[in-house]
Parts: sequence; structure tokens; C-alpha cells
Amino acid sequence: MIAAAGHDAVAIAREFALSGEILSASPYGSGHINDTYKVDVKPAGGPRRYVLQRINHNVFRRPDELMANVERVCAHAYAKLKQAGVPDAERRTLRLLPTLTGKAWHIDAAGNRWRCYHFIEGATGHDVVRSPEQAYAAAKSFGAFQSLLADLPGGRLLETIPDFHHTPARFARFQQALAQDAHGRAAASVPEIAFALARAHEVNVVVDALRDGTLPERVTHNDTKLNNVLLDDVTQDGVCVIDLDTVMPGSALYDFGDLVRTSTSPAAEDETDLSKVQMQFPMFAALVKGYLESTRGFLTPKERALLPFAGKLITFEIGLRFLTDWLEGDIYFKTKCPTHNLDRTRTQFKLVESIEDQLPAMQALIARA
Ligand code: ADP
Ligand code: GN1
Ligand code: MG
Repeated sequence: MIAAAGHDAVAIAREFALSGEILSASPYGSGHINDTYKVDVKPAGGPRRYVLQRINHNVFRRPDELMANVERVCAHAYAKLKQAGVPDAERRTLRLLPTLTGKAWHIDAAGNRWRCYHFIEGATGHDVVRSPEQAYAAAKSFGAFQSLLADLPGGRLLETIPDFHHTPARFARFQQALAQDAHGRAAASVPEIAFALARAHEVNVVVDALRDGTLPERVTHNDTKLNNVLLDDVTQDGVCVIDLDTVMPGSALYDFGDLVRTSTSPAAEDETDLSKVQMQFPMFAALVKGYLESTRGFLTPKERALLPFAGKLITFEIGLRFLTDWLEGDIYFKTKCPTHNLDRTRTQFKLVESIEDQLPAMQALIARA
């Protein structure tokens, strides 16, 4: 999907209980799904910023229920941080700003759902990992996020995208897209298709174990890419986990797996020079350290043992989703050039190969940890 046409974000921002005059609203961030704007406001006491987002309702088919999830998650996380006496709780979790009529989201004339968050200042979401310290901080934050939500009251969260990490279902969708080849693109991606088909036998491991109960279901984030946690600009410590749209029942392995995908390679997700793409072992070791530190109280031996495999599985799964979107004509992820999804596929699959090469060493590290 090419980035959506501009909305009148200033007019939408006026629907929210912002404190002050709106100076500007400009596109912000590098997410692939929602439309995000930074809103600058001039209040009496000094400048203030907010994040305004249009929920992509082609991706999230039940946006109202999604917002009910997000409200629950934000409220619970904030209450627990306050209860624990965390001094800067305001910065440690996303907080929704209500509309002028006291609602948690706004519906515009075209039926779009909008929400507004307080801006997390002095912290950044990084597209590419730069140091083991960053990898450690990200893993620690996502593990702590799971810990914070382990006692979320109110019953099971809605699955905002059913079967989001159901790798076999993703594989079946890929096969369907390949069989249809609606845009005649299969011929331009023969090696990538072969790579995917050769790994069909591995896609069931986690879903089978969830089904037979040997892996536990947890409230997980499910989209733990590095830029979905904001790191402090000065200390590089994890400050705030963001992008809560896919917080729902899942496996801890999904969260760790996507950390491996996004926080071990020195190359961007869409790097076209594949010689730069590799799983760097010190980054993996830092992820393991951070994740085990914050999940020590609850991670089971089987979850621990499968952490390296999860890195491979989720990297493969996301690569497969990019490949599927390529074959289907770029209908899901935002793209910036005609081959963007194919470029992303190649990068993910190169990383899968690098993980495969190092899997024994990764497993040995876990056994020692
Ligand atoms: P998407 O689902 O499209 O990835 P995100 O919720 O991740 O959207 O937001 C896109 C980007 O906006 C993030 O990567 C981050 O840089 C920025 N962002 C989102 N929420 C906040 C916030 N509360 N404070 C500061 N930056 C934010
Ligand atoms: C999307 O929303 P964003 O950009 O953080 C996608 C993830 C993918 C990721 C790949 C809801 O994440 O599942 O792993 O792109 N989110 C959704 O970069 O599909
Ligand atoms: Mg995001």
C-alpha cells in the first residue's frame, strides 16, 4: 500500500482535549500500518506535543474493540506503575488523551477511528540496532511489559487480527497467493519462493505446542520490533513500549522472535545490499540477557529452550508475509518503491539463513544462561 493521502490532522486534533493552541500536525514515524501525526501545541506553560493516529481499519477490522483493548492495557499498566511508586510513570506507558466529549477515540465523517496519545519526550524508536546495550534495553522492556500485563483483569483480550502469528496459516496464504499469482510477480521471485517452500516443515512448531498446552498462552505484544519501544536519548534505557494494537493472547516466543529479527542485524529491514545482513551474536546475547532478566519469574523451560528457534521462525514468518504481500500486489504494508516488499523479503530470508548457521551456538548460549 502506498502511504495514505493526507488527512486534515489539525481538524481531527481539535476533537481532542489538547491543552492549548494547535501549531501544527505533521506525519511522523516509520510505522508500516497506521497514519501517525505529531501534533505541536502551544499551551500557557510552554510547548507540548501529542501523537495523533488514524487506525488502519483495513488491517484492523474491529477498530472499536481494538481501542477497548488499548484502553484496558494502558489503564492497567499505568495503575501498576503508579502503585509501584515509579516516579516517571507518565513516561513509562502510553496514555490516551480523551476527546472533548470524554471518549477514548474519535470517529470522523468518513468513519476513520482516531486516537491521541501523550508524546513520550526524550526517547526514540530506532529502526536499526546500534549497540548490544540497545538490544538489551529493548528485550528487557518487552519482557517487563509482559510481566506488567500478566495479571490484566477483565478476561481475554480481543484478538485484533485473528491468527496473527499462526505461521501455518501465513504459509497457506502464501501458497494461495503463489497459486493465483494475480500480478504475474512469481517469475521475478523464484529463489525467494523456493526458500519459503523449503521451510514448510518448520512452521507448525509453536502453534502445535500452544494447542497441546506444552507452551502457555500469555498476553503478549506481538509486534516487538525495535522501533516499537522508545529508548531514552541520554541513557539508552528502555522507556516506553508503544504500538499496542496487537497486544493480545500469544506466546512469549513471538515477542522474543521479533526482537531477534529486528535487533540483531546491522542492516535495515529493507536493506538491498544483502552482504550487510547478518545475525550478530553479541546482539543476540544481549537480547537473551535482557529478556531473561525481566521474564525470569514466569518463562517455562520449554519457552527458554525455544528462544533461538523463535528468532528463526518469526523472521521467516515476517519474510513470508512480505513475500505474500509482494505476490498479492502490495495491499497490506505501506511501500515506498515497486519492489519494496520483495526487498524486505530478501532481507528477512538472508537473516533466516544467518540464524540457521548460528543456531547451535545460540542454543548453547541458552543452555548456559
Ligand atoms: P504503526 O502501527 O504504524 O507502526 P506506531 O504506533 O508504532 O504506528 O507509531 C509510529 C511511530 O510514531 C513510532 O515508531 C514512534 O516513532 C512514534 N510514536 C508513536 N507513539 C508515540 C508516543 N506516544 N510518543 C512519541 N512517539 C510516538
Ligand atoms: C508492521 O505497525 P508496525 O510497522 O510496527 C506489522 C508487523 C510486522 C512489521 C514489519 C499490525 O508493524 O506485524 O512485523 O510491520 N504490523 C501489523 O516491519 O501487521
Ligand atoms: Mg510501530
